[in-house]
Amino acid sequence: MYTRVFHLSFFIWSCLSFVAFTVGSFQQNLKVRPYARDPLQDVVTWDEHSIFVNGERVLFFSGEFHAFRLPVPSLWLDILQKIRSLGFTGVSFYVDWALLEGKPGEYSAEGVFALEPLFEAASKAGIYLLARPGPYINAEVSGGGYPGWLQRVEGYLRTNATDYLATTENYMTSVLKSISNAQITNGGPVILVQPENEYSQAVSGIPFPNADYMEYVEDQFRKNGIVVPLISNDASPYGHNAPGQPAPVDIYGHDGYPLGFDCSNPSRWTSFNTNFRTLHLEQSPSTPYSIVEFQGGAFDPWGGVGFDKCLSLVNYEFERVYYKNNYGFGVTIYNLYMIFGGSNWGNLGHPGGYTSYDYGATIAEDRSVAREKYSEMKLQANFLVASPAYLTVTPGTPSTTQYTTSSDVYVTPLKSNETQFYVVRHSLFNSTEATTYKLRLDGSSSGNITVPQLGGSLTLNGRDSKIHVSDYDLGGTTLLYSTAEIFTWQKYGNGTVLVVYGGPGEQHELAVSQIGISSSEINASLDVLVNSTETSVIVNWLTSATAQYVTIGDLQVYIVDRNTAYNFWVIPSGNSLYTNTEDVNIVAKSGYLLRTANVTETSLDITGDLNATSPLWIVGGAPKNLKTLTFNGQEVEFSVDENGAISSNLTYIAPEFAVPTLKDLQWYYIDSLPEIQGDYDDDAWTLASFATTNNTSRALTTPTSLYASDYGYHAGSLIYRGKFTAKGNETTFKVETQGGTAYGASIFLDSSFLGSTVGNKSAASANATFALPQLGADEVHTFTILIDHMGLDEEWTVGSNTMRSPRGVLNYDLAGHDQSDVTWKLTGNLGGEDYVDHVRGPLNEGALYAERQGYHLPSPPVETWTKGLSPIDGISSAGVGFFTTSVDLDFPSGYDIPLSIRLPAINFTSTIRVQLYVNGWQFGKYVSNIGPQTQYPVPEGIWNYNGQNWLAVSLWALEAAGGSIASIELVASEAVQSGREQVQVVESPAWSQRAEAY
Ligand code: IPT
Repeated sequence: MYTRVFHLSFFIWSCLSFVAFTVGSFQQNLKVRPYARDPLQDVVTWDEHSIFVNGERVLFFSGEFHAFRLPVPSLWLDILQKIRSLGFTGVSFYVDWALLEGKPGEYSAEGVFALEPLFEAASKAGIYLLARPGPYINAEVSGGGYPGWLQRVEGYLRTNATDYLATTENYMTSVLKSISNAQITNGGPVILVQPENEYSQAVSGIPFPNADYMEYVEDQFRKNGIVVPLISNDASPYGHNAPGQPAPVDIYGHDGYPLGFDCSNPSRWTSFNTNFRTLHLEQSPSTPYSIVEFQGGAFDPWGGVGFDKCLSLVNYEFERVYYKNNYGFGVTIYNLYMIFGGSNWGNLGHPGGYTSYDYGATIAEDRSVAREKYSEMKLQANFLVASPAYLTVTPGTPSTTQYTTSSDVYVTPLKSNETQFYVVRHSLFNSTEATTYKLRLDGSSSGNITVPQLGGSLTLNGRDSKIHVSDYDLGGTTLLYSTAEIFTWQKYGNGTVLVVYGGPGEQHELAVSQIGISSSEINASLDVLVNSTETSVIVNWLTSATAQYVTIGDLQVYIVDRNTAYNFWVIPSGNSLYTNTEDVNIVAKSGYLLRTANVTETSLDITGDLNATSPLWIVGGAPKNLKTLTFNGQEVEFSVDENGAISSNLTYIAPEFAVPTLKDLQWYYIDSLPEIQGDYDDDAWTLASFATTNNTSRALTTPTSLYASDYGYHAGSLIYRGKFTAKGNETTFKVETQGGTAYGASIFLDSSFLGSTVGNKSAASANATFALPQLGADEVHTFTILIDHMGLDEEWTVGSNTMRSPRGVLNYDLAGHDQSDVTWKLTGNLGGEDYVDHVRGPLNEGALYAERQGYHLPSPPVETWTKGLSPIDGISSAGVGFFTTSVDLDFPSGYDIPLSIRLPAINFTSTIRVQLYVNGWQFGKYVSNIGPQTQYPVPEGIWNYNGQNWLAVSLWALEAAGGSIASIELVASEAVQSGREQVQVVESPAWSQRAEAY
């Protein structure tokens, strides 16, 4: 394979250049560590172009995947294979501290929270990892990854405040040990690690960047065994992180979200980066150009427009224009955030988002790969990994005049030795016009020619971008130029296969150097014009939906349109990217997804997925003497054509299965707000006794702190009970509550409903004043206040203290009383930081009675509940009803049948808040008057597809008339016949009596 030869020579070259560049970097660039590492000692090294792994240049082409957002470890390989099948070499992941250290000092990363299965899946899929354990991660998670108990630490977060630093020790030591063990130096997949995240911006008045802090964090990494390079993710390569006050790492990286996060106008392409190369040269010329997060979709807030719109905003056209623009800057460490978003199950999200974290990403939340942006991504990544010259390019000066015949076309030249890449886009980057042009190959070995030479012009359609090449090495044969884009090329013992594609109806041309090939060795399909000269073979065609070919000696060129190219795959035989570089890559076309291949002398075993019967066409990599071809273990018939390509047909057999009709099931109901009953006993509740708070974000305005996190309650919902002895003169009760954006609250006096704050998409807190009925003197009364907890805010800006923005009751005034006349108790999840459910983690439960009792778990004690009342029946007064039913599933194996729960459309006049639990895992939070989410994917593995499941629903009606859920349905999306590994049902302990529960 070409890789060997190539890598060896570049390794030697890199060692020499390494020394030169690191020396140069001492004064030049303070954003990277000013000391040299020994490239001969280190497994992962770098120069100004790329990283090297074991001496070989590697393109780190990566997507962000948060395993914690898909709590079914046996599905992680499914995702990683789908990423690997894109041609990607890497995945970046965050670790969410809040899920692993619910109680200070007790780190627990077991079951769905364990990292090792992720490392194993990555090794198996052949994917390198970039580990990003924080301590701060942002990521639209509660507290930005900080556990709620950090609200009680006085020192500024993300600074070198001693008390803050101390809180990080246990987590960092533990998580870094896991990550260290998984480094490539220990045989694992981790090749890069990122300390902190976007340590880029602070409020004024706080010393920033705090070099001592970053040094401390980096020392934690090194002390705990991290030896691979440390990389940064600067959010502000635009100047905030002033040079001279750096947070130095080994490799400087930054992020980029040019379209931001407003998905409401999906065709809005407003900003575009043209200066990344300049910034790179200013900031870190000695390290590979690294974009550690680039927009792969967008998050969407409560009341947002929904992820369909985000998908349109960051779609395949965005990928073409914006990503190719980044290649024009020579990026070789590149991570798309997110490649698969997953779900904010179990209260893990921040208040700026809802349960779905689909993100409009390449891979949908239900793990399907039917989005066009998946296919487009596959074309791009495969091209770059097949182009070793890309790893040593130097971007030249872009021009609108030099390289084409049209000034509407903007070209960035990238040069590496002989090879030149021409990154082509519209001069007006967001133009929707089609522009015709010809390409000038100035300085190529073909001379100063203008192409196409044999007729026609090139077309650049609106919102498109292309990469043309010249003097591109096909493993010994020179592709003199190609205006058609390369999908892949592979060299085999018996010849070379090249697959090129063009947009629909486009004219293209390529030329191959003539190396003693006689005209009898040139063959082409009818629609292709071939002109063979002394020095070159020129091929010109109009792209059509029918695949064309041309054979030039032992080079087999397949010519397809983009839609056809979408169905091509490059699948390595064997399964490890980094231990088996000698392996053959299969090039094949097939419908939905190809995952793995295994080639022997006479057999080829392929795994993949089908959503319809699909032809399989293998154009490269099959053994010459193929006897047995299997797909997902089943032998299939095949034929071989004159070019050696294999044809077969993969039959899709529609599965037979029934999706239960939820409304017809046997439901059980129990009241879940017994707190408003006269005889309710809150003896076991936490007394709000702290006269002070460490929470520095807001001074107390109550005699004792009513901040939930002061008492260990950080997620889900909160209930407060305030007792007072009436004087008979009470007229009003005024209360200020805070639950985070889109929260709601209901307030009761004894069993009388006073009213609710129904919430809206922008309010995190609210004041409400209620008229009180005439109370008798000396009577004891109780306020009960239920507050939705939408997660803790992030701390994106250092010193903002937003993460500490409290949840709970902020202030109150009972007319005619001193505040101290009211004695408050509160609860959140049972046990608070001594949370009960160590399988589902510290955030999965809130304060609701049913949750405290564990009734959301499988097999609750329904014998004593009301039988036959469903969420569709609802409840007839303000309060909380809790419903459960058992759902039997019996789905056929060999299929991937994503399920989701569908609730009614958003209705701004309805005011219910619903939580959905499948086998105890909270997988949906629905707010009827805010939205936007109404459909909740729940993964297989949380569901047991062959057995009994428990679906529980909490229904909080915020209005006096009560409320109901007009409909609740279980919906199956497209059933895919799948070659993925068997899903292991996640351990989901059933209900058992909770002795301490109240
Ligand atoms: C960037 C964060 O690094 C990442 O954690 C996530 O929050 C992402 O944004 C948005 O989804 S911060 C960037 C907006 C400057």
